[in-house]
Amino acid sequence: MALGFLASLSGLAGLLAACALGSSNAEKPAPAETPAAAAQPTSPMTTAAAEAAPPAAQTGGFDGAQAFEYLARQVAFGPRPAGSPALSRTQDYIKGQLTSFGCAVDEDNFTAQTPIGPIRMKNILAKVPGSGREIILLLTHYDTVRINNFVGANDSASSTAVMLEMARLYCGPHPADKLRTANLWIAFLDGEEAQLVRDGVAQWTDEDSVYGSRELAARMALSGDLKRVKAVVLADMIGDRDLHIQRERESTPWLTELIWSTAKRLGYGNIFLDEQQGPVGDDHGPFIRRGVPAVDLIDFESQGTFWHTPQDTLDKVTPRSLAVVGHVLVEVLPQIDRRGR
Ligand code: 1BN
Ligand code: ZN
Repeated sequence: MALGFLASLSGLAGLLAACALGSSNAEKPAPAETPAAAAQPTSPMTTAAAEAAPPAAQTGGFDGAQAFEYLARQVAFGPRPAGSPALSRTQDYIKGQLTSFGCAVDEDNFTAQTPIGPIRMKNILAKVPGSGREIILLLTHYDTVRINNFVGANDSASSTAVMLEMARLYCGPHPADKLRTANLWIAFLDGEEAQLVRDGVAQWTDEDSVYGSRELAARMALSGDLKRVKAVVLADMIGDRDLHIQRERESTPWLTELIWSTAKRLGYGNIFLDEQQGPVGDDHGPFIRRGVPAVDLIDFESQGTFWHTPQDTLDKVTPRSLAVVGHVLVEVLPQIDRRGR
């Protein structure tokens, strides 16, 4: 029954995405010649083809269609603010998926003191062992902003879906051309969003935000693990069907350059743009402030449209955008691993 439900959810998502594209897509530039685009029928490029994820074999094994199912499952839990029963169900879902992939899973439970009172929070970590000491840390948040009827297809189900698919790919046996030395840690963070919301607007401050990330950075500093971290790569709001990721100003320059040059080489120069944005207050901040190289991959163009509104729904996101980000991550990880050795 669960599978049937999922299938109909995915079908509905595809239908919604196809309907929603219609007229607005006419004003958008033609899709760039990417390996992914080249695999699709080109004349005319149908809406469905532009939205679909390319086969996993063309994106380093990263399966964008599979990732979209993880996204739709999260959305089906409904609004998922910190401390809510729906977030608890989401945590069980994330842990269940990670375990089924063969990941070693750690949980960090803590109580955050927030402007609306203490809230129990949970970071979930998947750990893929390497032969060396260094750690590459991938981050996503999985809570949603405390706004009525907000289901967060883009913010935060999209990046959480990408990180689940990364976990599927790297936990369990994986080919020798992936990571050789570094340990890969994938952290699913709670409490990224500001908890205080007034008149439907989240009141973001440095104190009321990124609770999970601050907790993880502090715990890793205490344990000594933080010194082992070679790079932190955060993804946030990367499912937009018209994906544009600008260079975030607070991010570490060498890491940004490595990711953007890789994206260009893969044919995604129309998505990873050279323009700068921010600085954006986000989960990479606590690591940057502790001197750890970190980057935020974030598309913030939804500000003023569906960002932090109940319109952040399945029709705003596509499997292809998830596949592009996943492909870039898969290509970047071994380069970070080899760097400086
Ligand atoms: C990301 C997702 N953020 C909130 N939800 C961080 C952010 C805060 C981004 C303020 C831009 C402005
Ligand atoms: Zn948000």
